Amino acid sequence: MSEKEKYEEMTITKDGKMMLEKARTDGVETVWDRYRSQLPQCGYCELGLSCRNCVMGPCRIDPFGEGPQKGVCGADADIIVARNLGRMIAAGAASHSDHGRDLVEVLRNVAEGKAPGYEIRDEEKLRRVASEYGINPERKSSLEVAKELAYAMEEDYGTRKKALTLVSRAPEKRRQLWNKLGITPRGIDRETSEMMHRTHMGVDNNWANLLLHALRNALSDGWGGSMIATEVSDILFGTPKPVQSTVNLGVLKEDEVNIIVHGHNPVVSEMIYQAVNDEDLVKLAVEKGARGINLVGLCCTGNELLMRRGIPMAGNHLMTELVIVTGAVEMMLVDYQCIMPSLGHIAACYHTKMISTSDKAKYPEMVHREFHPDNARELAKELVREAVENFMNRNPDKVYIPVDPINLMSGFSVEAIVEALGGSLDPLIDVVKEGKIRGIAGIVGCNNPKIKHDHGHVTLTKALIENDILVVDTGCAAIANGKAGLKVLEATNKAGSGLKEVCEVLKIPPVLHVGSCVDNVRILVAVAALANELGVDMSDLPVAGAAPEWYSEKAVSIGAYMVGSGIYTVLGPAPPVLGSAKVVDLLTGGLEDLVGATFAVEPDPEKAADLIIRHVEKKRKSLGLPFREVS
Ligand code: BF8
Ligand code: SF4
Repeated sequence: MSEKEKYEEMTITKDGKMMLEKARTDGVETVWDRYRSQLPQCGYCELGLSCRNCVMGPCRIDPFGEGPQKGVCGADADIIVARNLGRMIAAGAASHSDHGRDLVEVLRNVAEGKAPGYEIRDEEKLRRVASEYGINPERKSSLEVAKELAYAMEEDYGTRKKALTLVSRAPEKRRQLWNKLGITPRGIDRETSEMMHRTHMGVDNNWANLLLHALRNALSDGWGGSMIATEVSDILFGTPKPVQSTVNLGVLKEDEVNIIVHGHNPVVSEMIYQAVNDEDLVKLAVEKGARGINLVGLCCTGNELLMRRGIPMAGNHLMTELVIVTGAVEMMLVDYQCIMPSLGHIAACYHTKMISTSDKAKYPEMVHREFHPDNARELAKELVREAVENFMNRNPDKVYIPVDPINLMSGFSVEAIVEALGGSLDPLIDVVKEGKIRGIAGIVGCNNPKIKHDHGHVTLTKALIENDILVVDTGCAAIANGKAGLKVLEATNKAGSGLKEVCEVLKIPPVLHVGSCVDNVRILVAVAALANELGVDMSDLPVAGAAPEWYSEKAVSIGAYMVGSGIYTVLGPAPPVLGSAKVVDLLTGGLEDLVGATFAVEPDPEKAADLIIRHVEKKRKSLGLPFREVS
C-alpha cells in the first residue's frame, strides 16, 4: 500500500491527509504511527479480562476456558470485567467533575473579589440556578448570590446529601426509578470514591451490584459534576447564542500570530481570548510584522470558545498533533484532558512554544506557567506577548496551511434553542408529533486511531438527518460534522423533507452544536424538559445517543449517564467488557427492564444509523405517534 493509500484509510479529512504527508516529510511520528507500533494490542485487556488491582496479581482470565478462570484472589471474569468498567467510569466522572469544581472555585473567587478579569456574564442564569439551589436571590447583589451558589455547589461535591440538587430537573418518574434502584446520585466525590472502594480487592464481588453503582457514579457526573461545569461556565462566560465561525486547519493564518488553546476548561482560554483582543498586544503583533493575532481552538476548550465567542476551530482530537506540523503555530496553551503527551516533542521540531497552565496537568517538553483566578488576567497577557514575540522565529520554509476553512454555525444552548423556537419547546414537540422530525439523536465523543478519522461521526450524522432525525452534537463529533459542512443552513439540503422544512422555517442547520463534552448535559436538560412537558419519562421519547469514535474514560461515563437517564446509546468501539457474557447481556439487554434503555455496540455507522432509526420509530409507536415500519 502506498503512503497516500494509507492516509486514505486513516482519515476522511483533506487537511488530515495533507498534514500526514507533511509529518512524514518532516520526520514527525503521529498517534497513528504509535498505534501501529502497539499492534497486536493485548487481547486480555481488550476483553476486560486482566486485573492489576492488587499485587497478588496482575491476573488474567483465559477467554477460551483452557487456562485460569480465576484471579489469585478468586475473582472470576464477570467480577473482573465489572470492576474494570466501574473504574473507567469513576475516572471519567472524576475528570468532568473536577473540571466543574475548578469552575465553582472561580465563581467563589469572583464573589469574593479575588479573580480580576472574571465576572458574572449571565445574571439571569445565576439567579435562576441559585433558586434551584434553594437560594432566594431577591434583594441580593449578584456577587452575594454567586457566593451562596458557589458554596451550595461545593456542598454537592460532599458526602452528606441524599441526592444531588440538579437531580430535581429529571422527570418525577425517572427520580422514582432511581430511588427504587438505589442509584440516586448523592455527593459527587462520594460516588467516585465509593466506586474505587468497591473495586478494591475483597469488597464488592457481585458483578451486577458493581455495575449498578457504576451507573450511580455516572449519574453523579451527568446530573452533578458536568451539569455544574456547564451551568457555571454559562454564568461566568455567558450562555451561548447562535454564532457563525469557521473550522479546519485553514483557520490558521499565514500572516498572523497563531495561538491555539487546547484542553477543556474555559477558565484559562477565556483569559487568553481577552488578551488577544488587547490593543497594545495587537499593536505589538503589527510591529513584529504580523497582521494581527489569530486565536483558534482545539477539542473541547475550543468548543467552549466557539460556542460563546465564535472563535474558529482548528480541529478535533486526531488533529491536535497535525496542527503543530503546519509550522504556523506560535504558541499552544493547554489546560487538561485529551492532551497527548506527544505534543511537546512534536513542537520541538518547529518554533511552537508549548505552555501548560494547570497545577494538575504537566507534560513533557512544555513550559509550565500556572494559572490561578488571581493571576490569570496578567499571565494571559504575558503569554500572548511571548507568542507575538515568537512570530519572528517562524521558519517560512516549514509553513504549510493546507486548505480553506469551512463555515459553520454554533452556539445552540438549550436557552438558544428555546429562543429560536419562539420561547417554548411546544413548536418542537408539535413537529415531532406530526412526524416532520422523527426524533432527536445526540452524537458525541472522540476520535480514535482504530477508526477512520471522522468517518463514523459524519456517516452516522448524514444517515440520520436524511431520515428526518435532528442531530445535536458535542465534543470532537461536533468538530467532525462542522468540517463536513453539516452545520450551515445549506446543509438542510442533505436532510429529509420534514427536517428540511422545519430547519428552513427556523433558519437553523439540521445538525446543532450544543457544546463541549461536559455540555452533553444540555442534552439531558433538553430531554428532561421535553419529557416533563409531555408528562412522560425520558426513556419514552424518540431520542438516542451515539459515540461512534469514542476513546476516553469520560466517554464511558457519558454513555452510562445517558443510558441511566433512559437514553438508548450506540457505541462504535466496544468497551472492554466482551470477556463477560453476563455483563454484556446486562448492558445490551437487561438494563432495559431496569432503566428503560440499553447500550448497543455497532462499529459500522450505517448500521448504527439503522439501530437508531428503528429505536426512534419504536418509541414513536409506543407514544401513539405516527410511525414507520422499519425492517
Ligand atoms: O471531552 S470528545 S477526545 S476532546 S473526551 Fe476528548 Fe473525546 Fe474529544 Fe473533549 Ni470529550
Ligand atoms: Fe488478581 Fe484479584 Fe489482585 Fe485482581 S484483585 S490482581 S484478580 S488477585
